[in-house]
Amino acid sequence: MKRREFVKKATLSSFTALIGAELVFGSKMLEGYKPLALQDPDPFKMFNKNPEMVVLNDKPWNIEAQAHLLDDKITPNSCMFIRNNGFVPEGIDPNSWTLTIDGESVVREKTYTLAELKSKFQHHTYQLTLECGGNGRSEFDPPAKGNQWTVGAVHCASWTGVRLKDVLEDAGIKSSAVYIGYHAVDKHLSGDPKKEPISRGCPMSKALQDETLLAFQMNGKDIPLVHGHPLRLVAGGWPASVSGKWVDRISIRNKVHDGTKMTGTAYRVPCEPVAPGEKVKDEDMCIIESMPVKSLITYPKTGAMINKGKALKIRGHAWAGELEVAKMEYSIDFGSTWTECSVEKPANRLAWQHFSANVEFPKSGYYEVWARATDSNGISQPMLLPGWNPKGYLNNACHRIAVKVK
Ligand SMILES: Nc1nc2c(c(=O)[nH]1)N[C@H]1C(S)=C(S)[C@@H](COP(=O)(O)O)O[C@H]1N2
Ligand SMILES: [Mo]
Repeated sequence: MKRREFVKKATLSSFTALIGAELVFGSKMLEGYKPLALQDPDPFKMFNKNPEMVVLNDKPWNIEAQAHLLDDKITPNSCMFIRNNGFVPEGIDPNSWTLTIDGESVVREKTYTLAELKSKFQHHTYQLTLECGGNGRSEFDPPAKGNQWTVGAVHCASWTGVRLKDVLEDAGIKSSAVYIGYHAVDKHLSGDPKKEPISRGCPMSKALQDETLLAFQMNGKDIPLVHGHPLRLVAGGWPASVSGKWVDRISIRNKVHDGTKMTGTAYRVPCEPVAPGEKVKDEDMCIIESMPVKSLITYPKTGAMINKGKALKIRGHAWAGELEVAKMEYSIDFGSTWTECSVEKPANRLAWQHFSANVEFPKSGYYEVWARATDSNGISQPMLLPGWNPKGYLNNACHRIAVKVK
């Protein structure tokens, strides 16, 4: 029989780091034993999230915000949703991190250390709206499989990094380039090291925008591990799945990137509207690009009670993918009439915009406040559900809160 062994030094020091205290008799633990404090991880502590965040899945971790948690103009880490397709990587060392630029359409395949990226290229900071393509999925009928996001899979943080464009141009882009595809170090749920949980990308035109960053900071600090530390692609206004976390390789492709979750029904919708539940041929599915116009009332929380005769101050954010929000309105009569209210200009392109209004109610009773944004092309949010699609993407229906006046 093999002798029982005590815990290894490296394991012990990782336990110490995770628990945040010395394990006084730690060296007496048998190999393979996991301290109680780590057996049932508390996601709110582990990821520094507000306890009102809602866990949708723990393998992998998927956690969403509630509307009222998104009231800040710049979303703090504590209220940012988490969407993972695989396991959060462990043991990341920023000092040895590298990013490789390769692919059919790169002139010189190049590898940069994180320090080189930071010193060689100019830094830029932008507030960027990232919304999961599946935000709002829970409302579709027939229901769509996947995390049942309600309204909280969106955030607008401030991201600092270098322009993807500057790095791609340094490596050299051949005229045959059409798309970029990212590769990251998170592990597939099956445990198969050859499988990637996700490897998506975008056309060169999006990759080369000023605001498309290889970011190493979020809200002025190192990016939290779960949001992509130490290096993340950030492409605001597009489904957040384009914004690869833990990125260590970007391929310049001579065709549409064909990585995991680029094909089939993943992040693709029928090019033309279809009836709910209808089967759609593969060639009739289109990759989601710019996200549609949408808004969220972040104050007050739904269920608010106010006294008769008092106006209710509401506020929230609106965004429109690649476009700007041109108009913001609210309704207190289930969408039969609308009142325009003020909406601020974005801090920069692709940042969400803040709206507010003083809403008056004619008498006591139950009301709903609905919010509706219109983009710079004149397209407004649908009042209830937009077109059905197999995976339940792009639900940009008007957000609604309940209000009682007494
Ligand atoms: N490497 C990697 N990048 C990823 C993902 C992932 O699972 N692995 N999920 C994507 C999806 S689907 C979304 S919606 C966003 C979520 O970003 P967040 O967790 O920082 O909110 O990250 C994207 N980038
Ligand atoms: Mo997503």
